[in-house]
Amino acid sequence: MSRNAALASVALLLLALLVLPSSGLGSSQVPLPTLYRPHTFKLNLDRDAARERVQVYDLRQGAMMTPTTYFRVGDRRKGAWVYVELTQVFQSPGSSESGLVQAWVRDLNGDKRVEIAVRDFATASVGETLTLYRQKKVHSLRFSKLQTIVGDKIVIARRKAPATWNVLIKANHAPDGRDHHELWRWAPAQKKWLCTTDCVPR
Ligand SMILES: [Ca+2]
Ligand SMILES: [Ca+2]
Repeated sequence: MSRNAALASVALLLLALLVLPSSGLGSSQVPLPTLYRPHTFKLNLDRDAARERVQVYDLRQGAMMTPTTYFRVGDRRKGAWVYVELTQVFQSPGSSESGLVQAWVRDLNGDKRVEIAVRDFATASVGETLTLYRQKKVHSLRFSKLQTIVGDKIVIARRKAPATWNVLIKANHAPDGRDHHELWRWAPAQKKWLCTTDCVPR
């Protein structure tokens, strides 16, 4: 099977997993893909009392079985998990060590909407990507992409909302040839995180 055919069949399988439960065929036995490095968060997103489930994980796809990072949002309906959103976050450049490192799912900026932050490792030379999504509105089960931050290493600096991020830029990635320790803060006016300290031009 060619790489494209393999990818297409995986895409079809994912589509089937998304469509089947909502079409009333939730009890049929569909083979589940293996989730690698899964991170599961249980939190209340909508107006019902039950908690929903956000999962961030890697799938190994294609001929090279390279990791691709996804998140999915599960809502429990009549005893079965229905996945109301499935989003591809990050595509590995080809190394099996790349992919999901860390994930945060909560109100990270203090605006009452839930954010999904996903930290992925690409390669030692390329570095890491932090991809941020935000609940479309309070009580929504859907998320839209907010922004992407790239650097050599990305860690959370302040965990309490509004969260801040430390982004290390190594000397070989900086025009002035020295290490930078960027600090990214939530900027309410711009509605995204912006670098405020020791920033490298992007
Ligand atoms: Ca709920
Ligand atoms: Ca928020």
